[in-house]
Amino acid sequence: VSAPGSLATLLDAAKRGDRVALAKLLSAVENDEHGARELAAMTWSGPRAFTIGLTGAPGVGKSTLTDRLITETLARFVPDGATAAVAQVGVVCVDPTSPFSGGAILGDRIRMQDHALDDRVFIRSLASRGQLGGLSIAVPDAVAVLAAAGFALVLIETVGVGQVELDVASTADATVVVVTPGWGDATQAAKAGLLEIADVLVVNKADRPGTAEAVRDLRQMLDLGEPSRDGWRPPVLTTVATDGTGIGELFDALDALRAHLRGAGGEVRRRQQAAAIVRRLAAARVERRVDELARTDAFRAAVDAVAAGTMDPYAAAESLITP
Ligand SMILES: Nc1nc2c(ncn2[C@@H]2O[C@H](COP(=O)(O)OP(=O)(O)O)[C@@H](O)[C@H]2O)c(=O)[nH]1
Ligand SMILES: [Mg+2]
Repeated sequence: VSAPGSLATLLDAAKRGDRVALAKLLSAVENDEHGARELAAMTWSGPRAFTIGLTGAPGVGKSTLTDRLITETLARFVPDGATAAVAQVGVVCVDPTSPFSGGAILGDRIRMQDHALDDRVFIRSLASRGQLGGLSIAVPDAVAVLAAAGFALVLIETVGVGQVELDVASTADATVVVVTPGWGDATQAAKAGLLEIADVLVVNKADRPGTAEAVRDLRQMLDLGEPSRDGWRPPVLTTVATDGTGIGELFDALDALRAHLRGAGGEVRRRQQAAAIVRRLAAARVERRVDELARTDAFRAAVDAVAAGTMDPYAAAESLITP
C-alpha cells in the first residue's frame, strides 16, 4: 500500500533512470490494483513504446530469439553514447501458469544473461496475482510504465500457448509467432489461433530437418486464411536463434512493420488494442458486480426459489439483473 503521491515520485525517479524505482512501479502494476489504476492515469497519455510480442509453445526458442533481438537492436540503433531515452530495451516475460516467477523465467534470465547486466536493458517477469483484468491488463500497464520511463522498444515474451497469450498478443503492436520444424508444430499453432494474430511467422531451429516443409505449410495456411486486417502480409522467416542466422531478416521485417504501422494501419490497430483493453476491464468490473450480487439476500432468496422449483432460473437471473 503506497502513500499518496509516492507512485508519482517513483515515476519521476524512473524517468531519471532509477531502476529500483522502475521495479517498484512494475510491482505495483502486478500486485496493487489501485496503484495500477493510479499509474495508468499518469502514463497513458505519455510516450508510447513499440511493443513486439513473441509467442509460441515452450521450448521453441522465444527467449533465445529475444536475446538476439536485443543484441541486434542495440547494435543497429544505439551507438555508444546515445541518450538513455533511445538506448533502452525493455523485456517483459509473462508466465500465466505460475503465480510466482518459476523455473521457466529463471531459464529465460540465464539465456538473456549477457543483457541482464547491461544498463540499457531492463528485463522483468510478470505473473499477475489477481489484479482486475489479470495479465491481459497488467502487461499493457507495464508497457505504459516502461514507455513513460523512456523505453522506446519493449519485447514481450509469453510462455505457453493459451487464451492469456492471445490476449497479451492483442496488446502488442507486432506479434511474432514462433514455431519449430517437425511434426505438426505449424498445425498446432494454427489450431491454437496463433496464425490469425501473427504479423511475422518464424520457423526457428532452422538447423533441424523439416524446415522447408514447415515454411511451406505455414504459407499454405496463411493463403487459406482471411486477408490481413490492415494490408500487412505476414512474412514467414527462418532463424537459428542459437547462432544468429536470420536475425537480421527478422529485425528488418519488424522494422518494415513498424514503418507500415506509422500509416493508417497503425491507427486501426491502436483502436483495436484500445477496444480490447477497455472491454476486458469493463468485463472484469461486471463480473465483480455479479460476485457481489451473489452475496446478497436477494440472490439467496432467488436461489432458494429456483431450487424449490417455484421460479425458473431465467426469471431469477432477470429479477436480479434488471434494474
Ligand atoms: N538447435 C537449435 N536449438 C535452439 C535454437 N534456438 C533455441 N534453441 C534451444 O532450444 C531450447 C529452448 O530455447 P528457449 O529460448 O528457452 O525457448 P522458449 O521456451 O521458447 O523461450 C534451448 O536449449 C535453446 O538453446 C535453434 O535455432 N536451434
Ligand atoms: Mg522462454
